[in-house]
Amino acid sequence: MLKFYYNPLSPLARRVWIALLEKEIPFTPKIVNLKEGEQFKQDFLALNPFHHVPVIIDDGLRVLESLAILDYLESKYSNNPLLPNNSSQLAKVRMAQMVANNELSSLVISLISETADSLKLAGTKRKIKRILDFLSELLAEDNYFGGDSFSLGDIVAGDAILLTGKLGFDLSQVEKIECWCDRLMQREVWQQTQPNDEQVTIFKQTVQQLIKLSKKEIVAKVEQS
Ligand SMILES: N[C@@H](CCC(=O)N[C@@H](CS)C(=O)NCC(=O)O)C(=O)O
Repeated sequence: MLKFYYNPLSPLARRVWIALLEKEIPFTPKIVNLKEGEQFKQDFLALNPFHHVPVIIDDGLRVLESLAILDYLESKYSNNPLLPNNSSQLAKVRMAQMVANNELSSLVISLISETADSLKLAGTKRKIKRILDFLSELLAEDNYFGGDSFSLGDIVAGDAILLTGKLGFDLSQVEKIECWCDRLMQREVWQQTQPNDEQVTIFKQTVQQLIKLSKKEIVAKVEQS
């Protein structure tokens, strides 16, 4: 059976977790405790030398990088497809995915590390608003980025946007996006995978701990293991 190395509090691993559940692909969960530094242990580094979750092993194939895993799952498992056939709809799904991945994900760190009165935090919130306005236009009158059907774009953008909401960004500023988030949260899989307030606090502590760990210390940890 497919082995899935993840941590339920890792947003990038959660993308894959949601896809596995939405596509009803059976898997053996392998939880990696990032707070305890399990990602730096030799057996995990043999799977991912960059000490990151998610990783999957399927039929002897090891795949890392969340977006590569999503594409692999979609191409291998036909149940509950998460990519539309229509080319303009596919472009929208990919744009939602890429904008969330390349523009939004890095801003999550600032929401955690900056103090409420910092200028950087105000700038981060302006950038998030710009991204959500763009995604709102992209969504137009559709229910999902895949049109009528839920897609990989909804998974990648949805998980990141819901997290910004939990980290203090006011989602009601962009009405269409707030309604789409509510739509996602009506799905059973999302209710099962989204962190509660206590888990968000643990996630923040873990990120703060990893930020404190300097690059030098990380290299030493990897070399020691
Ligand atoms: N580009 C990778 C990044 C994965 C990543 O950054 N994972 C974080 C959790 S969200 C992690 O494992 N951090 C542990 C560490 O850096 O030591 C992906 O998309 O899969």
